[in-house]
Amino acid sequence: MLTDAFDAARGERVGILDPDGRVLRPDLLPALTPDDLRRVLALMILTREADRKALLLQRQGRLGTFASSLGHEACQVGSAFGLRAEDWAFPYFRDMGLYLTVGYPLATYYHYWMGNEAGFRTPDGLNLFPFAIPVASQIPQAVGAALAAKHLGKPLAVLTTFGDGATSEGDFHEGLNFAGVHRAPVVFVCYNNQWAISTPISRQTASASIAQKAAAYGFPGLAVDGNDVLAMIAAVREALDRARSGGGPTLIEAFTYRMSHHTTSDDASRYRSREEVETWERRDPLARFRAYLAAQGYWDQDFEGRLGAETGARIEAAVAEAEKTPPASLEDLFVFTYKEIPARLAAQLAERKMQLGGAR
Ligand SMILES: Cc1ncc(C[n+]2csc(CCOP(=O)(O)OP(=O)(O)O)c2C)c(N)n1
Repeated sequence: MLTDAFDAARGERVGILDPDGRVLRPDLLPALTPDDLRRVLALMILTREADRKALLLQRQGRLGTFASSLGHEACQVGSAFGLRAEDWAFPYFRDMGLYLTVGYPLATYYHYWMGNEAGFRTPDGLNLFPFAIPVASQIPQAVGAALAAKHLGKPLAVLTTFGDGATSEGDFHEGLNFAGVHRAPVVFVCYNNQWAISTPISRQTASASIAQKAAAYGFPGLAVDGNDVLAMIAAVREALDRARSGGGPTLIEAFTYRMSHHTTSDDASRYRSREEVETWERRDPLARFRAYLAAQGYWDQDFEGRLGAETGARIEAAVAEAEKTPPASLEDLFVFTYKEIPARLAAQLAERKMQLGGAR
């Protein structure tokens, strides 16, 4: 068990690859076929390129405010890779790689950031909650879903993700406490990317690690190198298996970094140093995994070229599809919460329509 072998309270962290992609711990390598490994790389590349495209679209006024995932590809794809169709995921707002790994359509993901309600409509058959904008609100929801599964006798796991900022919210502590007491089949993955907008981790918690907080709730916690996709897959898989087999919850801290600004409305250069960013650029999760695959003989320039072309075409098709959908209407802001619009909201809608001169 990784949770027995690594003590987060002593600063121990699961890592399989070093920053150059060399294998540090062959004994911990997760069982993956060459096809699995190539699929992991393809998903990480898709996540990065789709993210870059979103940033460009935002600059061109074709997409609204956007929360970039650059640098999170390993923890996102790695967390989602072990999910089965019957499991559930409750992600937060910065989780493009998780969405793409479970099969959420990229066009729908773009819809969300274009301000279109279509972006909140999870396709039938995908056990995925729309991502949570209120920090940490998805954590008790995930615990509730896990308990429901337990009561129904369904051997499934629930995964929820959040940033380090979420660990200061009451929802985090209430969720973990309840999960511990009731041994809910849930896996908590904290993407500790060092910053919650401009608040550094040193101002977020006095604990030496996030993972060690699990001890207070009576279940295992594990710190993982969040830029090492193989370590993430191994750790989250073990935790999902524990959940499915009645072993209760796990808290995983993925130690990583947000490469970009908090959102396109933020300027991170005002609160963090160039040197810090450069240090993390040298730990790029994609470069590391490519180097590993190349050393195994599963990667070469030809493969990269084909993958690049496929990824580019897929992204362009998603953008075209997203932009083909008519923009959200004014009514969309009002119609999805209540079965019948309350009088107060109906009055607001009428007033806004009048202001717009009936243009929409
Ligand atoms: C309850 C709540 N409070 C404040 C905000 C404003 N807000 C949005 S993102 C954010 C920081 C979140 O940081 P973290 O949880 O570490 O995730 P990250 O953005 O770093 O991935 C804050 C304070 C919010 N969305 N919800």
